[in-house]
Amino acid sequence: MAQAPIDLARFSADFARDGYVAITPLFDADTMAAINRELDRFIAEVVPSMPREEVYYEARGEAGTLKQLQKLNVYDDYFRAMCESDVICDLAEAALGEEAVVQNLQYFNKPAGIGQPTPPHQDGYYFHLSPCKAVTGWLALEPVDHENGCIHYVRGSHKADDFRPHGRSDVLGFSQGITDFGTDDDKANTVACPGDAGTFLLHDARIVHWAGANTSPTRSRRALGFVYFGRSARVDEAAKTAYKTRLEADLKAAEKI
Ligand SMILES: O=C(O)CCC(=O)C(=O)O
Repeated sequence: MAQAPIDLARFSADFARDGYVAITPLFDADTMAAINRELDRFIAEVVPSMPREEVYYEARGEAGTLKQLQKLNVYDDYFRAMCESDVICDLAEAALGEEAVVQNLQYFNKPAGIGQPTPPHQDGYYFHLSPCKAVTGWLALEPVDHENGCIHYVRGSHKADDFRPHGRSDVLGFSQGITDFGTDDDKANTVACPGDAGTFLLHDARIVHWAGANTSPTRSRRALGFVYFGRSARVDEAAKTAYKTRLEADLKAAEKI
């Protein structure tokens, strides 16, 4: 993989200050073409045998509306190697200040015209960790902008003592959204992160972030999400399992998965 050289000391300082860093781009065009080919292969060959809890569609049963996949690293050697590669793990560890333990490699798509907004949320609210030491990497697989739903961060919001209040959202794949989002602070500190294919974002699990809908009639918005927990973080397994079980039962009852 060909990637841009990174000054890790500066990267860590920027991450600690803002709660995220954008590298524009991390990977060159040839590397991105190879990653996109592998993803197309994965979608054609592996997705048909994955459990439905890990494969979300905007319209269930319509292959062209695929919106989210979980655990690509578990199902496929190419994506496991990508998750474990030094280029991404070194960034995760520089941000965490400790060993990064691979958790999940996700696919996030917003299909043209119908891709839903990503509600404002904090990843840590979903993770049930103590301490909340975790980061997510987000790799744009194609150009991302305001039209197709680029990521937005509330800069510095990772420094708050507590999570913001979350409540059930209607968006499949992002079951919880911040209920009091839109304060003056949120507005003043919001930063959009558009970029070309190969743009790589890394964010703290406590930062508030969101993305718009895909309003383009022709362009999708494909991305990969890399989740790492810090070695010191402990999962509250009981709380996590109880929530997951409840959510999956609700989604099946509503015929969303
Ligand atoms: O791709 C998106 O729209 C959202 C991704 C996200 O929220 C995350 O990776 O934490």
